[in-house]
Amino acid sequence: MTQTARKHPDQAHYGPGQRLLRLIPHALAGVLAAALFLGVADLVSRLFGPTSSTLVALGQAVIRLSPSWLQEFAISAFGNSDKLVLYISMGVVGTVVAALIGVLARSRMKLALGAFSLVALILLAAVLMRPENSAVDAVPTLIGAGLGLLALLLLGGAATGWLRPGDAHPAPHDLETRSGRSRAEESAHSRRRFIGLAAAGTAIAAGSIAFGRSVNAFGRDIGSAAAQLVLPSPAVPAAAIPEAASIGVEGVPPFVTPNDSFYRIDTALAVPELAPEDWTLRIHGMVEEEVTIDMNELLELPLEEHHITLTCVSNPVGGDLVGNATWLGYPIHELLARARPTGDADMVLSRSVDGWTASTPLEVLTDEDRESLLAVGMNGEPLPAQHGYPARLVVPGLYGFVSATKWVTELELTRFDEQTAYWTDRGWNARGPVLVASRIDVPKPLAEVAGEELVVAGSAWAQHVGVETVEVRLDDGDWESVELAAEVNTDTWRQWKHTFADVDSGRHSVTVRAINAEGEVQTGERRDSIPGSATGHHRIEFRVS
Ligand SMILES: Nc1nc2c(c(=O)[nH]1)N[C@H]1C(S)=C(S)[C@@H](COP(=O)(O)O)O[C@H]1N2
Ligand SMILES: [Mo]
Repeated sequence: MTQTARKHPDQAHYGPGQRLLRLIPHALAGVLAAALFLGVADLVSRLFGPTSSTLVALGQAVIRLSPSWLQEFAISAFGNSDKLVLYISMGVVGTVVAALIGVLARSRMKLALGAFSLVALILLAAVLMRPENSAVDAVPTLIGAGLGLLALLLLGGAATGWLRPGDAHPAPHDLETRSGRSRAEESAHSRRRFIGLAAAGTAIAAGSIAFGRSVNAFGRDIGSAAAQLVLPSPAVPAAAIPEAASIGVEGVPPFVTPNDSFYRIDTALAVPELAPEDWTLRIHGMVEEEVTIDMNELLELPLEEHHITLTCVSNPVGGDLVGNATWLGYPIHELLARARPTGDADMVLSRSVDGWTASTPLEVLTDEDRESLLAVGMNGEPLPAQHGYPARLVVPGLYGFVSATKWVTELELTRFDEQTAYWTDRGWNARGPVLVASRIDVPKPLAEVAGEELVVAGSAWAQHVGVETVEVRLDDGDWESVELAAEVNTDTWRQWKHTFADVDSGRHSVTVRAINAEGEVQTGERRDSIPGSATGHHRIEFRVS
């Protein structure tokens, strides 16, 4: 007894498990303070624009600062869900950091407030780093951080009062505290106070996130803004897509990818909101004459419509980061002709409103036989917000990362030996031609299929050169030529199918490869995406019953 009496009261009364349990209200105080900070900042950011949101800016900074292997992994592993995965990871890390600060506040409140402020300052820096943000965009973060600090102070304080040593086993002759109440009363009072504050904090944080997000839904309703943009009919319409462009096998994605299922890859956590009346494209740098064009001028030009397939360099073998659309726009070579690039320029550095850049070889963009577009329409509609509203670039034969700048506002004529672009800085090929590729869409991997007439079908592309042949083989058998759907043009993908008769029951695999119109055979060598797309043949395994 005398021995325990000399111990710290905390240790005297509680075992290690209980002590850990006693940290929970403190951790909770930290997490709630952080939730209030970010929730309120997110709500206030609705007044300043999506990129002023602390969370969005943090996500952007994480994307920008994370090593390219990690970005590459996220895109190839999670594809269109990469942003969700990012938010979930940020949530986990954020919760742990906030809980630790809360626990720190138990014994060292000042230090904890300092740590909280430091994190807030880092987040503020992330907000101010965004190219489209200015000093006023600091306001949401500042308001949120102020509230978070206050919450940490009040909640942390209440948690400490509640759990003051001695509360669980009040001595019979409990000392009166300064307030004239016994420790037990004081502790019960703190407990009520903590619970009340925590409930209020939770309500405010959850309410502002929910409200902020629904306001966001209004603000983000570029659908209505897009409806205001009335597309002119094309001066040069695209040829109608023949029925023969579809191979007619269920499970092969449609020849024209609907806008809402078109893959989306970009570094923008908040889709830039760019009203057509605020949009201009400035062509400058190594030019004889700087040119700026606004939306009214663009829509009055003779616009052309072209079917063009777009692919991502990060598409894994057999992946679905590829889509085909009918784009409406103005030929980029015509715009460049107005600006008259000087002889030493060899690259166009296109820049989007959110600061993202792509480097495109000038010779590709001045090529009059290539339908490179400054596009405003996608499958008969204005560009969806996620796909670059109100204007983007589409260049046949190059991967999106070196050409397909969405929300484009600038074309700078420059040189490859003078400037680099977003992904080039992260180890990717500066030029990025699309490689010959093919994919099996049917059967699905590990499917159970019938063997008398086994139908295999899929898609293939060899952009700007054209797909000449597609070959498949069953297990390690010989390559067999498949039936190809009609070619719409060399810039679009082609569907294909093949039937194997009387396949034995059991496990099998099928492999595909394409050959382009120049006789180049798709390489079977397996390679990662960096620096210029993954290679290797798509092979799937299935069972014949
Ligand atoms: N502003 C901007 N444009 C961008 C990107 C980006 O991150 N930011 N990503 C590019 C990449 S890597 C690809 S593959 C295509 C994808 O276009 P989509 O999302 O319309 O399919 O957009 C390109 N344009
Ligand atoms: Mo991409």
